[in-house]
Amino acid sequence: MSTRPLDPAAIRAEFPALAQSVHGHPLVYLDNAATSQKPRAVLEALEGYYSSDNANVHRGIHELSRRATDAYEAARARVAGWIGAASPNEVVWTRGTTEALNLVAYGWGLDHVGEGDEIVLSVQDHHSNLVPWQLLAQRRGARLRYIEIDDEGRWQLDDLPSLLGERTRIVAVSHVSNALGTVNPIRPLIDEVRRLSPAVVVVDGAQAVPHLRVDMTQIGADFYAFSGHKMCAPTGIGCLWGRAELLDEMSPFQGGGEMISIVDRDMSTWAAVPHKFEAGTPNIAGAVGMGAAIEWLSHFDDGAVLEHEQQLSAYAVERLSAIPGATVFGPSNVAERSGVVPFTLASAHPHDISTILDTQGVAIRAGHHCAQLVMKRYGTPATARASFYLYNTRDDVDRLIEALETVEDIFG
Ligand code: C6P
Repeated sequence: MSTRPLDPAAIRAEFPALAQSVHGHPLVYLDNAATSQKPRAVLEALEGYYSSDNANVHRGIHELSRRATDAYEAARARVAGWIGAASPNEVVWTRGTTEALNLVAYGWGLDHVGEGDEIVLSVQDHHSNLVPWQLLAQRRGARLRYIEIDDEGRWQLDDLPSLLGERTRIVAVSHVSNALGTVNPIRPLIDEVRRLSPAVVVVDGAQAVPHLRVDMTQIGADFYAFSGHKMCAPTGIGCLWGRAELLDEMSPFQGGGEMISIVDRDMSTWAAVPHKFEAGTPNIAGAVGMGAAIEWLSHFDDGAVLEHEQQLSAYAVERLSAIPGATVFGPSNVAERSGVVPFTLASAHPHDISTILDTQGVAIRAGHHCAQLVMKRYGTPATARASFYLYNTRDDVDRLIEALETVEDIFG
């Protein structure tokens, strides 16, 4: 595999959206945990697909349908190779992480979770990895239990022996936190789950796959979910990876075309995995775009993206910490955090901070970040959040800090 140096200046030039001005200032895009910008390679793949290959997949026996099907399945194979799946059949296309997690909750959970069973979650998690399990628990009479987090946003692993047991059916946690930036010790947690319970482990990898190289053979999970749009691919496409034997015995999540083998009046039989879980016309262009995004990302060394983001995080934390009244959330050890830097200022509400930053061309996110349990844990209704990707630079951090000085001038 050819490797390319992680040179943010050269990389930025490949992202047309980063070249614009916003409110009279060159754009500084620091909302990458919400969604990333897209490189020209992905935009061209989308245009190429729609300009010459556009057709429905797995149906027609004409040239365009064959090309569309080949491109759709080639993208699946690329994802499988990228994440170390044993086979492309272990990769199910979904609309994103949220749909992938719901697929497991309905497809596996409804059949395997019963009255009195337990589902273990973490208070660190995104609503997409909480609410599907709450809905499942309510329907099946199961009990939800939580891994707590310490003051720096790390799992309290010492509690695991009291949380896990014979009744634990599912453990669902995130690999990297979107609200705190914690890079979680996923493998040690899964080893403990295996030692202490028969649970299946579901990992929300939405904030991990775009930034660090994940390998399903190393992580040891049963299901792993992620979204394309946070890793240079289009919106509306994502993946569920699952162990082949679990996917094989799971019920379909949605019914419709593409996912059946034989349909009769009263019953039907299902297509083989992964098609059993892909009812209806899929997001073919999205899959093609995701394949192109992975091809583009695979030119960088494993670990280079996270390392770059950690350097920016360390610099941002240092500069933010020098602002009187600023609080930075997440691990103090930079090796334990990603490119997500959440903070508050004593002088201004996070929404006011982001509104004023926007007038300076600096895009960040403010709010509860779909992680209300995290906000409750730290007694704050919201945070402001800067989040980095491979095209961000130290200059971007300087622009963030300069813009925060404007906030201080107005509210301080
Ligand atoms: N977090 C953020 O700004 P979807 O929307 O399905 O692509 O991803 C949902 C999701 C699930 N888990 C984690 C850890 C996430 O960060 C996200 C999306 C965005 O933090 C939008 S709320």
